[in-house]
Amino acid sequence: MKITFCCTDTKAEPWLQGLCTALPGADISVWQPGAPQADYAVVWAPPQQFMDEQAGLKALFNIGAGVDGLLKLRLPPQALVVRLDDAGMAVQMAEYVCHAVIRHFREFDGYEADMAAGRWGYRKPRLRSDFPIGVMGLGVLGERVARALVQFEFPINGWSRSPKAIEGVRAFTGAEQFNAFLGASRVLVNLLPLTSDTTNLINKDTLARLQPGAYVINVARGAHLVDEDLLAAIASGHVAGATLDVFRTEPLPAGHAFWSHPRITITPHTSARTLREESIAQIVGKIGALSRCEPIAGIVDAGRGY
Ligand code: NDP
Ligand code: OXD
Repeated sequence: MKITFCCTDTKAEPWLQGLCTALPGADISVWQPGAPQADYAVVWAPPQQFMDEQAGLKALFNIGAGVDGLLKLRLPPQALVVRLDDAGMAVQMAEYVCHAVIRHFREFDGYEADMAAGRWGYRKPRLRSDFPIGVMGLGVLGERVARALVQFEFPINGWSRSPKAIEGVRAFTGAEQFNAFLGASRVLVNLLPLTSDTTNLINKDTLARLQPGAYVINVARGAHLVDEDLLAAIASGHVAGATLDVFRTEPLPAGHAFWSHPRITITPHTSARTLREESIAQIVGKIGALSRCEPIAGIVDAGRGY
């Protein structure tokens, strides 16, 4: 079995070592232009030339959960596209989002400023019932996040394409229930995949439908959010602030308003990192299942876009 590795911005050596240890009989190497045909590929942001040359691949294993970048390419016609399926990301996403929600709800930024100024002062406790949280996307990551937030006893709304039943979560389904979902939510958490239906979805109209004093947490993709609409909604006072982990251009360009905005917290696309050992174990397990003609989880539906 031949496996090719083509991951931009990723140190290849430890991945190759891990894959070789787990699959001792396999021929595994880093892709170079003109390399021989492989059976399977491990990829992140590969060039189009890779796809054109590796037309005989049986499966492409993306070392991330989001496949929006991959689906922009012309893919080998028979290849399955397989995403990372949790592989240690869901718990990271849950801790990141819970931290952002609680930091905002408990006004820790305000206390931090008070401490820096030598001020000892209490803020009035806020009611959880005044902070209903809406989680957009109830897939592998969104469901885990919603379940974690339920533990803190916030009212939780969830929105997805197909109906869901998650304990403690009020489920909204499809485009027809989108406005009702927004109107029932004050904190908006985005965990949607980036598709033609979801690009620019967090815009001036959706922000205006959130409850006053809204808060936005975007951990999915930068192109879900219209940056200037968020800035305007914060300036108007309707949105209190935001925590953003993903951006239209990454790294976030110097001078972008998000860098220095006092109501916006940014992090460098780090809310749920790919964990190498978990990911290798998952990919190796799936290669084994495919070679035994068994079903695997995480196959992407290219038509749907995720
Ligand atoms: P999944 O594919 O498992 O889940 C996607 C969810 O979104 C599903 O519930 C799906 O509904 C819902 N959805 C998709 N399209 C629509 C739509 N048009 N209307 C309503 N709901 C929709 O994705 P994951 O949970 O694994 O990941 C979500 C995204 O998080 C990734 O695509 C990626 O962009 C981002 N990500 C960010 C990371 C970071 O570090 N910042 C790390 C990892 C991922 P249904 O269940 O009905 O299909
Ligand atoms: C992913 C990501 O999609 O890192 O896994 O954003």
